[in-house]
Amino acid sequence: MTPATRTALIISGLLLGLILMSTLWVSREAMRIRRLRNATAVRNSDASGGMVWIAAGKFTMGANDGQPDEQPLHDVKVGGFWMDRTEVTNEQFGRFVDATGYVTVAERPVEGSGAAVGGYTFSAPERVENFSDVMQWWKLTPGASWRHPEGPRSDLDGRGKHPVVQVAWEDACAYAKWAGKRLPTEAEWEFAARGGLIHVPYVWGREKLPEGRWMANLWQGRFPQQDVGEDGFKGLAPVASFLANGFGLHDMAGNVWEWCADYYGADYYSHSARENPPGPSTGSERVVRGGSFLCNDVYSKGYRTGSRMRQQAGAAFAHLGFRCVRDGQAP
Ligand SMILES: [Ca+2]
Ligand SMILES: [Ca+2]
Repeated sequence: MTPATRTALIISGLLLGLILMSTLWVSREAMRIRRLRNATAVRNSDASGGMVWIAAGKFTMGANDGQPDEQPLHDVKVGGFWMDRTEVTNEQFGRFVDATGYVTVAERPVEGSGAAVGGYTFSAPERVENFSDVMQWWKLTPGASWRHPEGPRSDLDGRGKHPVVQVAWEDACAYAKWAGKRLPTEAEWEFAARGGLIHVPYVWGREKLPEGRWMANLWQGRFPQQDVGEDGFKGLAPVASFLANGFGLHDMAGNVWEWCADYYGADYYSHSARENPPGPSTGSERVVRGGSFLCNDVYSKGYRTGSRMRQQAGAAFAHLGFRCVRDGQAP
């Protein structure tokens, strides 16, 4: 055998080995992806009641590019839990009301008067004098309730898959209890919303509009006068109209704000427990998270994952709903 033949044989051998190794790697990778996809399919099946298993983990809670109440950044451990894939819908809430006869806070009569408490509805003012006065666009409307989200003349026709709104904190808790679930803590909510991403501002990643695409139901146009619906929706959207985050959860940003179990504490992050923090032990308001279809860069960036907001527990709003979690075993 000539040296040239020997070299050619060695090179051929090496090439063959490389091809074999590549083929092996590709097939193993394909198997891994198939396994992952099957596992996700099991997690999202009807058997889990439309819930996703959020495995226990550790994450960095808070953000440095937002409001002071999002600081300091701190590491938090949370246990595993099941979480609703979507916001609770009108259909789901309707089943609860049918089964129990439950009357929401907004539907109850005000003491000493025949009128119902009502809920806050949104209407665009002609002019905005001052962005800090939200009452220019929010009005307490008698007759507004989960059945009549924008006031007595509105209804739920064709809106079964829309998130339920005009529910106070105790209404959300009552539904959760009936369903064998509970509201998420603020830490659980943020851990789930981050979907495994680290130090990025949005539940979908770093860019607000990846490839020019809206990733959540927010507000486009001049706030609060004109919602142009560039993301496909003026007002509320049916749940899961946008892609899920890394954990398979939809609308963790936008559509409706979501009640959490915790009292709100502006300085809570500076002294909270580092494992399953339950929120402050007292307070006058509860935490709401995730932003809504009314969020925009001029007025509210509540759709940033680290963004925190608060609300009076007894108040019902046209842009505020919830989703539930459940303790249990990993699938
Ligand atoms: Ca929109
Ligand atoms: Ca939401």
